[in-house]
Amino acid sequence: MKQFPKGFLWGGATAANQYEGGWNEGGKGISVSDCAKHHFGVSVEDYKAHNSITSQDVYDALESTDDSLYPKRNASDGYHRYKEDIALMAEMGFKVYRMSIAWSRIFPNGDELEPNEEGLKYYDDVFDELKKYNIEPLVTMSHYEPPIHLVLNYDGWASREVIDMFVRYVEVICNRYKDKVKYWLTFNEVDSMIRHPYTTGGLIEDRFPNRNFQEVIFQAMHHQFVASALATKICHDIIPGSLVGCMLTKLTYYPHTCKPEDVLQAQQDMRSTYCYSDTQVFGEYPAYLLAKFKNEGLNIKMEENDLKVMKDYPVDFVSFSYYMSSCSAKTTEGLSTATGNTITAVKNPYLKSSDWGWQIDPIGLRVSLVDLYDRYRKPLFIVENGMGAKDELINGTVDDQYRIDYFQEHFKEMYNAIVIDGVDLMGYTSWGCIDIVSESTKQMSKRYGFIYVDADDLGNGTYNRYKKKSFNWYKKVIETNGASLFDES
Ligand code: BGP
Repeated sequence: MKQFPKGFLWGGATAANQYEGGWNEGGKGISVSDCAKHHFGVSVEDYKAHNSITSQDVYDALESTDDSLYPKRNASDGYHRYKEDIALMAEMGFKVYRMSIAWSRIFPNGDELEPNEEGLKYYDDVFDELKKYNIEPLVTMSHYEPPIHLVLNYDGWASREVIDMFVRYVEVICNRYKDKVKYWLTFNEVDSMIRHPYTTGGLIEDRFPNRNFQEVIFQAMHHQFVASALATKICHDIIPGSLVGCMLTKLTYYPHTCKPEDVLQAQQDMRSTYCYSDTQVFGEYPAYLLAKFKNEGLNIKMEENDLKVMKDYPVDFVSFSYYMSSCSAKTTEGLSTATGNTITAVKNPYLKSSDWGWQIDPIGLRVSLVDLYDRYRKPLFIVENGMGAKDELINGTVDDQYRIDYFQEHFKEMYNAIVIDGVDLMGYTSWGCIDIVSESTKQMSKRYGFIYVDADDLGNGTYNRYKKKSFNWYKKVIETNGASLFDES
């Protein structure tokens, strides 16, 4: 009988900034995500507009009491409803639950010397609830949640001092949760700093009027690489047996034609994301990235010990998000484009698209798994995958057969990658296992979950939870460790 390996970690994922809400409760400080306003009048294809922000926008947000403008402030109200949600995850049979700790719950401003006990207690309660059902937490230390105080007083990750503040935060959470958490990720999609520097690095371009902003972004990313290596060391020192992963936005590009120029463009586009996981896996900057710094005149300040720290503490496994694939072409004139995960690229005429234009490509997941495993020879973990869709609640459920079809095909390709291609895949957590606020467009209406949350894009609704059709389908997949995917029935 076809099944996934014994002990395969099936589960689901959320992130504090998109799930918890409770933005100003429990002593929590304000984070960059709490100041991220929606741009609902803007096309979902215009990522730059959705992720643009100025210092004035932040000042306005700090003054605003209209939470409907800032969807992540209430999000899915997981802060108050996590027990109910974890019980539903347990009903589906989850082995693992990927979540993040909001830095601003533990250090409200980020630069304090002592942590916020109420915030620490909250995550103790969450981990204890997971333990009740034997669900293993997989915890992201930083998932779009830097305290806004660090942005306005230190310019976010552009400032080297933030490394020490992050190290203090990591020491506190590793010591506090050393008996409850053994799987950790340092930064969510460190490469996303390029596409949304504010969300990932707390960088606002108008605060660097006389700087090359690209240089600022890569300087901030260098600080995160150092912080990630130090966090890996801290984890290993405090929690023997802990495993620490990097987390990559796995964007997959195919050449639009067999013209060598298009093949080269696809290779360049793939390297433009690999170079960040390369840095965290091999513990050093790849020549390609160093060449980029030199050729573009980016002067990245690196202190003497930085490169030694990065080399000494590489990650143990490689986790990544995969949603869609795209095409690359040397000249894109006259070619149709398609949106993807915070990107716009050449459209693949052979693939269907989601309601948000993301091109659905199950085989692309297998291509990505083989690519990453051949490149790194380290265990892999899919920590985000799924389909954002316009679900409709009718008679207390959602007929999301389209989501079941998406998962069915992607899971079969995961199986092929393991059984045929020899990929060492630790587990799988679907993104947004419960409906949460989307990152790129700040919409609750872009739904990913097996569980529907009755809330709209402005935060109106009962926030009650409802099982979609895919809830019992996924439950069966987990129960049979994948065998139900191949039922001829
Ligand atoms: C990834 C982020 C997640 C989530 C996901 C889906 O890049 O790590 O936080 O947002 O994208 O994208 P979206 O929410 O824009 O649909």
